[in-house]
Amino acid sequence: MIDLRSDTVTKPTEEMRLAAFHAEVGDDVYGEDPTVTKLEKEAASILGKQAALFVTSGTQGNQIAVLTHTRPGNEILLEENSHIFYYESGAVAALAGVQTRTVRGDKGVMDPQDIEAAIRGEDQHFPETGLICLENTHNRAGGAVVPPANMEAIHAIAKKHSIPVHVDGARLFNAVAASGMDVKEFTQHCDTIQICLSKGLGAPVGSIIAGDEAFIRKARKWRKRLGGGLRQVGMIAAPGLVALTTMRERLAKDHQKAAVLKEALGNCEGIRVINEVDTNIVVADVSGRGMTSEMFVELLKENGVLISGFGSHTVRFTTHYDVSMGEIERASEIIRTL
Ligand code: TLP
Repeated sequence: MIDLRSDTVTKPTEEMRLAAFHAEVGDDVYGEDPTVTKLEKEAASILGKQAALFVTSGTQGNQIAVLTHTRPGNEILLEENSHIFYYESGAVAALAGVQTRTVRGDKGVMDPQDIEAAIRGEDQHFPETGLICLENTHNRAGGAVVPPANMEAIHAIAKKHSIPVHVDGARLFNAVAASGMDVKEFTQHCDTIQICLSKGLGAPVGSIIAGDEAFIRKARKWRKRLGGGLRQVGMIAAPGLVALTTMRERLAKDHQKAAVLKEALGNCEGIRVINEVDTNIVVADVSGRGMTSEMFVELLKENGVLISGFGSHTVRFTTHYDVSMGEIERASEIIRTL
């Protein structure tokens, strides 16, 4: 099977498995796991933030950020197709008790004026705007890179209104690799950020949230409340450290694979690639073949290629380090033949 469903499917490398095996560990709830501490310090330094916290997943990281920044009854602003709104099972309502106000995005990019217009003024009828969330790269916009200039403009508005900005940077390092910019070009324009170690970076488990020390102190408590205070967790932080320190450079290769796939799909009659393919995600509309996404996903599965449904007639192909260029070429050939 050639598995292009997601970059979450990667298996840990030999180096990650060995790092887990040899990890120096302690009870992290007592703050005594040296491997976790090392990972958090390294992550904070790479991201240019005062402090960082190791969490179990991207969803947990985003939810802890929302819980830490807001109070029940607040309203949060986020892009209409953002992961936090679209794919986190309504957790912000269920856990933080906030309501969402979505803003339309173009390729994942929200217009700063729309953000400013959506911020609530002083009125007893209104909820307080407690948080603005951005996503970079933007998953449902097909892995689109949100330019730092846009983040900067939104952050400036947020600061004017004393509202924090959180970035879901599950694939932030894909944005870094695609743009050639320094990671801090992105992270300086937000108060807090979540990055996933277990997507393109290939770790088996884990995410990081980063921000200032006061935020991380409160976030640590929310993590505990959610049952995310773990004990000898250096066992899984060690592969995360390998991911963070050795796997960022290679993301560009995943982007090359996606570009090859885009080209191949573009040559198939009735299939239309609908995103720019900035990074490792290709989204295609298959309605020209008279098929629903479900039918198309099933057809490919029967022929050895796994992909994800994305909409009624759209499908997503995601490249990652566990799929070689040879496999991408083979998948392209299978689709062409079909
Ligand atoms: N995305 C997954 C699915 O949940 C859709 C995928 O296969 O792409 N933020 C963004 C932008 C994400 O794409 C994801 C996962 C998350 C957060 C959540 O991360 P996890 O799966 O670790 O909770």
